[in-house]
Amino acid sequence: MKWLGTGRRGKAMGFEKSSVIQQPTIQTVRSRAVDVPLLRPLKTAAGEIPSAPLVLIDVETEEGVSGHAYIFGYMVLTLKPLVSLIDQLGELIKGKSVAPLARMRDFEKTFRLLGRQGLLGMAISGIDMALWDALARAHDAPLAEFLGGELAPIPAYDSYGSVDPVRDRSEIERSLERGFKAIKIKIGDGDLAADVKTVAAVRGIIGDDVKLMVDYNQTLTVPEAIRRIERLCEYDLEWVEEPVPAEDLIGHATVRAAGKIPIQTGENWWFPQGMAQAIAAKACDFAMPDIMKIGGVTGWLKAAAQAEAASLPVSSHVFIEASAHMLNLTPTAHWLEYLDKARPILQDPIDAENGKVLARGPGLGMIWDEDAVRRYLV
Ligand code: SMN
Ligand code: MG
Repeated sequence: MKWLGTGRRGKAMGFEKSSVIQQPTIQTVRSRAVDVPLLRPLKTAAGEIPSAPLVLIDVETEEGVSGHAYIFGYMVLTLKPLVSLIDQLGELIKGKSVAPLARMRDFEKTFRLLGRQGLLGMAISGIDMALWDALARAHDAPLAEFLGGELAPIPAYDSYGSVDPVRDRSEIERSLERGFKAIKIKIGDGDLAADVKTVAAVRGIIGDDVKLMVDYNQTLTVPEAIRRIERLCEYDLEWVEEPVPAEDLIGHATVRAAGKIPIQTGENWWFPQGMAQAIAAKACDFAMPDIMKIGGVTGWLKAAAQAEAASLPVSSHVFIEASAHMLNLTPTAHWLEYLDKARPILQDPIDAENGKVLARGPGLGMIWDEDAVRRYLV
């Protein structure tokens, strides 16, 4: 129901009911595992991701509105346990209203003793996203507008794995032709000389006006990170990401204090509390929460508030569709990571235009391509 409080001239009008459903009731939570081909293989210094193992989540409500979201399992071996967790979590919230903040509180209380990191946290975050999708769809609005924001295109960087500048030259040039003003590459799978060779060659391909980020995916020790970053200074890097293990917040802070390149981290922060610890440790110059680990839409909103208070620029991690909405709601929005994992199973995948990504609705704006889902079902 929609309640109208004032008239055109601000005069009290009394209340009027319309057909908008305020809080639908959760009827079922369904999940399906797919293993989707990646457009580009994702090689990192910490291992390779040959395909995108995803779990699709569908929430049906008694009112007929549905909500849809996906999570990314990193490895196929996570798919079965994730589906099982989501189905069992669904049983816990069946018959309750969608109200995502209230459902997140329920999960917090239920799992206080166990804790929510890992697969359980991913499942909870995925359900939260699907609940928000249902709620925004019930109001027939894109999520970012439903939450009081305005849809604007978000600057995006094209995200690569490890690159071979000779083999990948034309692909990198295609990113620039498509309008990207920034790209990220993964380094650290060789020695410092290999890093320098790659970074210098990629800088040569993209020129001085395009931003270049690098990602070590947690693979260095603190002294080695300090040594390498000092050597990489001359390539005008936008940031160095996760130089040391993500949970080593003091290590990140030490590397950050020793060098001149901004330190980026956040894709492995668990829930807003994880971000608070990183801020307290002065671990980074920039933040990049992952919507699936930070607690879904609900967790991201709390992360965005922390980032604003700490003047911390916020970028996203994968999940381009949901992140495009959330960055519209983030006062210190920085870059959207354009790394498309869901394209083959979406009816209307999201493209970057002139290096920017525009969120779409209703809700998070995703509809499954059911033929493709059947093809990639695990
Ligand atoms: C990354 C790692 C694993 C999967 C997807 C993406 C990466 C990134 O660290 O920042 O893109
Ligand atoms: Mg990363």
